[in-house]
Amino acid sequence: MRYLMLPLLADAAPPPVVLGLGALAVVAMIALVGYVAYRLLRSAKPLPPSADLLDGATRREPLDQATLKPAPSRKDQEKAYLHAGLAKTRQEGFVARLTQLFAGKQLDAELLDQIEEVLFRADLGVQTTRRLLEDLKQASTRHELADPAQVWKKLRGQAEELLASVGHQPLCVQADPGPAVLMVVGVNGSGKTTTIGKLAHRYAGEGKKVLVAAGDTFRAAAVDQLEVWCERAGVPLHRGKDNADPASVAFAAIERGRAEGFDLVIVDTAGRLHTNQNLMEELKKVARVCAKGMPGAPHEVLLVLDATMGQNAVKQAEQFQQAVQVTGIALTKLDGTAKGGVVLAIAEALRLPVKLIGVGEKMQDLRDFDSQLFVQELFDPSER
Ligand SMILES: Nc1nc2c(ncn2[C@@H]2O[C@H](COP(=O)(O)OP(=O)(O)OP(=O)(O)O)[C@@H](O)[C@H]2O)c(=O)[nH]1
Ligand SMILES: [Mg+2]
Repeated sequence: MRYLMLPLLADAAPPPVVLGLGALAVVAMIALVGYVAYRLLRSAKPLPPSADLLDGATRREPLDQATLKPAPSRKDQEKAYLHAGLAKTRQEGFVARLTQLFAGKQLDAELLDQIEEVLFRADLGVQTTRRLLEDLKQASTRHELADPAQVWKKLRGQAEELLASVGHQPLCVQADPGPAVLMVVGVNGSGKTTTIGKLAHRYAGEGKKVLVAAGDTFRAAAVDQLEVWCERAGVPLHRGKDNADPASVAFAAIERGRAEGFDLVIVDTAGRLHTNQNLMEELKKVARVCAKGMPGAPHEVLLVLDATMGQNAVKQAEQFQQAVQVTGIALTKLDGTAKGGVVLAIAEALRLPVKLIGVGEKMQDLRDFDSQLFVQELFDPSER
């Protein structure tokens, strides 16, 4: 049997030459793979320094590319805008005067009288001042206010409550079907056009398709001013003929907004004295015609008030409220006045939410109103 198998085994085994060639091929393959791996490793970019090396404790924060330090959070940014915007009110307005008043004094009837005087002069309004004082007096008779720190705490709590009672509604810039229509009204020079420019910039930056309607047809310069803002914001401007009926310009812009798939149409209007009946009638017409162009429009009627006007701003607002259905306030020029307390008067007298505040003339100087932050920065204890 063994003799029979031998010739077969001898046939099956590969000849030594083939074995040698096979081994050579395997070695060549290993060498090739090794070489390719070596080249790849050499050409790879070095890894960036570990975030741990930069700042291990805050490595989840995005880094400011200039300083390689964590970028300030959104909340910190808002605080900074408000802190700067309310500087005058804190340093020259009622907060500063109360600080002087409280220095080294006990709370007694005389001090309460003095507080009353400061608050009355601080554009907080009669109603607001009465309410604040009533609370202070009651707390004082209950011996709850032993020192100024407690008075501050009480005032701060009252301000928070007052603003919270009006509620917080962000600006409505979305409608289904679109576009949402935002009509902007106010007296001359209150900051309507500037606010529109800032809003257009913001919403276009968020990816919305924004159209601005040049509803101030009284002055050619007003349209030119709006055009400059629109160019900066990168949004189109819908303009009518000079002296055209503002309602017709708003209507045509809304029609265009619908036809061309815009998300938001912002309608500028001419500044007008709240006491001028004819002009207030014209404003009513613009609002009515907006509703014809788009059911439910205008979705927002934003009243732009100049904070430097103090109590006058509240009076203006009352008249505008009677003419059109104002849905919110943009309070501009807070940076230039010590009358920031007017925010409380607006809440008390008008029951209207302040939705936006203007704290400067640059694009980013229009901020959403955050009542908690506002009170925090208004009564900032670090400056007392
Ligand atoms: N400091 C500061 N200035 C502002 C702010 N908002 C607007 N302004 C300035 O206020 C002035 C009037 O602003 P406009 O936007 O033209 O006001 P308007 O309400 O459109 O004025 P009319 O169209 O004439 O009624 C401009 O010089 C603006 O730069 C703000 O928040 N802070
Ligand atoms: Mg204007």
